[in-house]
Amino acid sequence: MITVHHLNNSRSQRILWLLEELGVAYTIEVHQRDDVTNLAPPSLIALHPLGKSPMIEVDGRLITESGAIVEYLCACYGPHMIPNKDTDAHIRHLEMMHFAEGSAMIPILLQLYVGKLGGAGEPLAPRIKHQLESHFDYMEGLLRPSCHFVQDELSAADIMLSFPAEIAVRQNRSNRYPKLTAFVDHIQSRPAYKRAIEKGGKYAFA
Ligand SMILES: N[C@@H](CCC(=O)N[C@@H](CS)C(=O)NCC(=O)O)C(=O)O
Repeated sequence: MITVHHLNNSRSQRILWLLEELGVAYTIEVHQRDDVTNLAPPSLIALHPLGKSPMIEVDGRLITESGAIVEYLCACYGPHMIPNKDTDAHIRHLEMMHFAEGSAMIPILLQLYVGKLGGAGEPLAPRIKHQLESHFDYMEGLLRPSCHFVQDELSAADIMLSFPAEIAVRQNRSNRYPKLTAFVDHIQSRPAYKRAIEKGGKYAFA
């Protein structure tokens, strides 16, 4: 049995979505962000030193990091979500799986934290804006007419990139990013995505 440790308004929403797409049974343990700090509660830190969401438990094993969780779940239940080895698509897919957390989230987090510095963060603002836009532009340029990133069907990379794409669209960059907006509209209209929202509770990026 799979248990998803789900933090409200977080990356774990995409794990619920993936499980719904794969039709795999799971239970949810909900962890609520602190009302003031927005940080994870002690219940997550009790599970793992970093106390981050998502985490899943599978037969007593704890798995952290959304990229690892998505790869694990697709290997077990959804090999069709990963392009065949020895294809260009496989390499592109691998890149995008790592890009989502290793690259796209960096300017997003810098914006979040440096924004808290107020005027003291001003010297960094142009660089952060440039990096945000270049990463979002890159994602915009990769999107296919089918509203997917790597192939013309839903892939694991679409699941991983949903979180930064939702943030890009949430930041009202929709005029600059019509394809990202269409991607977010497309994924959010999928029945599995809607079921994941019903089960996961209120989600600020939908
Ligand atoms: N690279 C990690 C990032 C995990 C992460 O930062 N999760 C955020 C939620 S989106 C979190 O748990 N934040 C709460 C906290 O830091 O207290 C992953 O993809 O799983």
